[in-house]
Amino acid sequence: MSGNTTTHYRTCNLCEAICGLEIEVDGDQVTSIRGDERDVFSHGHICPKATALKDIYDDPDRLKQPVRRVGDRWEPISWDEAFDETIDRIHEIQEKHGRNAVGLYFGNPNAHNFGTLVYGPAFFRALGTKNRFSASSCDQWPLMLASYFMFGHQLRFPIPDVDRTDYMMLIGANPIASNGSLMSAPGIKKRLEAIQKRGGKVVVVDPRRSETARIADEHVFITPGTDALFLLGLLHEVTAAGVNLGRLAEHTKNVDRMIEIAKSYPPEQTAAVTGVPAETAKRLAREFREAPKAVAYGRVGACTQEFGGQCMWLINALNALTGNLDEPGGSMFATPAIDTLKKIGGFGLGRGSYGRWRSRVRGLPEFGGELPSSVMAEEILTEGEGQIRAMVTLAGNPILSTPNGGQLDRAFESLDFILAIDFFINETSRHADIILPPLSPIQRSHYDLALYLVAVRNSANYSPPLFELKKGELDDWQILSELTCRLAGKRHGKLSKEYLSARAIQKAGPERVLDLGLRLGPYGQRLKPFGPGVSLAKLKKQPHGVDFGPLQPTLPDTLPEEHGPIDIAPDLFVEDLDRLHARFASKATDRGDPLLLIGRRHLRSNNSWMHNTSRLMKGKPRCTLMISSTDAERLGVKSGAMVTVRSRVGQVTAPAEVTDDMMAGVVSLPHGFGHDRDGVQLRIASNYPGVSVNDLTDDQAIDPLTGNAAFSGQRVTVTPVGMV
Ligand SMILES: Nc1nc2c(c(=O)[nH]1)N[C@H]1C(S)=C(S)[C@@H](COP(=O)(O)OP(=O)(O)OC[C@H]3O[C@@H](n4cnc5c(=O)[nH]c(N)nc54)[C@H](O)[C@@H]3O)O[C@H]1N2
Ligand SMILES: Nc1nc2c(c(=O)[nH]1)N[C@H]1C(S)=C(S)[C@@H](COP(=O)(O)OP(=O)(O)OC[C@H]3O[C@@H](n4cnc5c(=O)[nH]c(N)nc54)[C@H](O)[C@@H]3O)O[C@H]1N2
Ligand code: SF4
Ligand SMILES: [Mo]
Repeated sequence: MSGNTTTHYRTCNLCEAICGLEIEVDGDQVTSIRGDERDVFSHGHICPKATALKDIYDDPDRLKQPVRRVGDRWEPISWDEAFDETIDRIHEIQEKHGRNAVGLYFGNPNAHNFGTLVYGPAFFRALGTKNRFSASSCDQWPLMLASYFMFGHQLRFPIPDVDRTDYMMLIGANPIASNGSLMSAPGIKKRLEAIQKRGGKVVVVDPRRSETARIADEHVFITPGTDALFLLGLLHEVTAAGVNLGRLAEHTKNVDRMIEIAKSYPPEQTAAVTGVPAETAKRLAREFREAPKAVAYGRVGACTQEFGGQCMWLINALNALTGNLDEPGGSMFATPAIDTLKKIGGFGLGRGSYGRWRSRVRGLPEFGGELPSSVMAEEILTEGEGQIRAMVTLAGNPILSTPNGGQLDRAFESLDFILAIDFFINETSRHADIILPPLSPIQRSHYDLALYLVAVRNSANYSPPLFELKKGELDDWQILSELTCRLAGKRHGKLSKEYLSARAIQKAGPERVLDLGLRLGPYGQRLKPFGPGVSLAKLKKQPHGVDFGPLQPTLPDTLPEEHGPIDIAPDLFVEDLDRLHARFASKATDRGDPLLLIGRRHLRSNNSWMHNTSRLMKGKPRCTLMISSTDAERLGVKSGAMVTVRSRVGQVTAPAEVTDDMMAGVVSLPHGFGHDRDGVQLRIASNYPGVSVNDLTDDQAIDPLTGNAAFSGQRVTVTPVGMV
């Protein structure tokens, strides 16, 4: 250490809350991490994960140089050799078996990494494979598909205007643990409490009395996977009392169709399936309708289920028909400083697409250029033309995070070549032939290109890197652009236009794109050098960020012309109602064995990858099977005793945690554990291995409407260890 401490301000990239941090640095060491009280958006809020940014940087298990597998060992190699070997192998496989023979998986941390968001798409295009997968199909595809068909853009995410609402209904979301998702709202606890303080109400609909349910005014237990029926019940009540579309009335279509549909779902009928008493549903509908400003918000629990697409459609419809869509205090849309929905000089994310091609084995439709992650294993394991023979994983750990991870584990073993772009040797990258490690997050500059699109207030903040780059350190975007260039060079030669244009794009660097995006955005300086408005140079002078104020109405202006008005009841979703009827034809759902499995998140975890830091791992074991006392008694299960959980695809053994926070008939196991596999090089995580819930979840259990994994409500049996 040099004895010279400098203070840096930076946005935490670990979850969606966009917290501002104040970081003290001495030489190349981080000496402290605190919340930045002056941050325009987070006002000092942080969670325990922020300090772990230092642990990731210091982690002796973090790779700092490319490695190549030699038998069971890893051999450090130069970047040049690693790039060449990777491109040789990918090129050879694609020449022999076609472009689709190389699959690609894009993980969650990419959403927090503007370098990969800017440079990823060019690499994907260069690979040219239709076998592209991502964590999104284990997460928010239902919301994206609903946005695509209702508002005309897959990324037009409706966000609860939590700071101005009087009534917030959270369905399958636990922001007190997750810090909010598709709702960037640092300090969400205070924001929810503020609703209560101004006389409003917070309602949580969840099969578990979650941390958020504990601070809510009302918690309603619901049978997993039945939320679509609950929502139809609410819509029945709301539409019967008269819809109110407000100023959007002339910009909507299929409203009558929605009203007609809702007539068939009186809460008296849906109650038997959902477990929510009819009187409760009716009262909630009335409260929602009568609240001056109300918003329904659904997240992972409502998305990752058999009817996830319908849930997201019906939530949007409920907000719209009660006059709460695109209105302050309702469900709104952000106006980020960079209009991510527009293409900027060839960069940018498209409106979306649906069904342009289908997966080879199961015939599931493409969405936004991707196939559902649930088909990844079968596309690797099923022989024939178009079979995946090599994989590239980019900031992801699909063996722990996608359904039937056990099958995917076996599938990865059978591949001819795997490239992992990751700084850890985890459950997935341990199978790689080559691992290319990017910088740790604090070593790079940061701008939340994606998350400002879902923030509850419009703001912008740029963070410079904490340290100067050392020789031999490359960031994700450099890795991706180098791979793109070399692939073009290999295929077309170094004089080709493909190669030369890839090199020119590489030279620009992500910050140039960021600057251009800011200047051309809604608060931008434009291309004049000294005009008012933001540019990158101006943001650099504002280390605590720039606030652009609360969310503003954006409809109908942001509806794409080719889409037309807001579609309140899109054909594809309406047609899918037949499936809902067929599924629940027998009315009451099964309540004894098998039990219904759901997931959970813990404040100190971050999906599968923040388990290698002792500061976050100490304390009570987290990977427990939560079970209600009713079920525990019936099954002879005691708290702390080991139980075996079985599903169609696998079994795991975990300690039981008997708690009346669980609805009877439902059990919960968190995801992201299972670190005791051979070859994983995470010393601390291996001491807290836990088991992977995705060794139980079924790759065949999807929401067929959207292709999203249906983690919630899968059937399992639970037996105390020792009993058969
Ligand atoms: N059963 C069940 N399964 C689930 C869920 C659930 O609720 N239940 N949740 C789902 C959801 S919402 C998600 S988003 C997925 C997450 O699924 P994934 O994205 O597949 O998993 P992560 O655990 O986020 O993996 C992140 C990986 O990226 C690496 N990494 C971190 N930062 C960087 C970086 O800057 N660059 C690079 N190159 N690598 C980096 C980490 O080392 C780690 O290996 O899991 C899904 N799976
Ligand atoms: N600390 C921490 N923060 C995180 C993450 C993390 O792993 N740890 N992951 C990040 C990621 S990638 C994401 S996507 C977000 C997710 O953010 P959230 O969606 O807020 O996260 P979860 O805690 O999974 O909340 C889902 C809730 O749905 C409930 N649920 C399960 N099944 C059903 C159902 O069928 N119906 C209803 N109504 N509820 C159901 C669960 O009990 C749970 O309380 O969190 C992000 N933030
Ligand atoms: S809440 Fe999320 S963004 Fe804020 S400090 Fe924690 S991990 Fe970082
Ligand atoms: Mo996620």
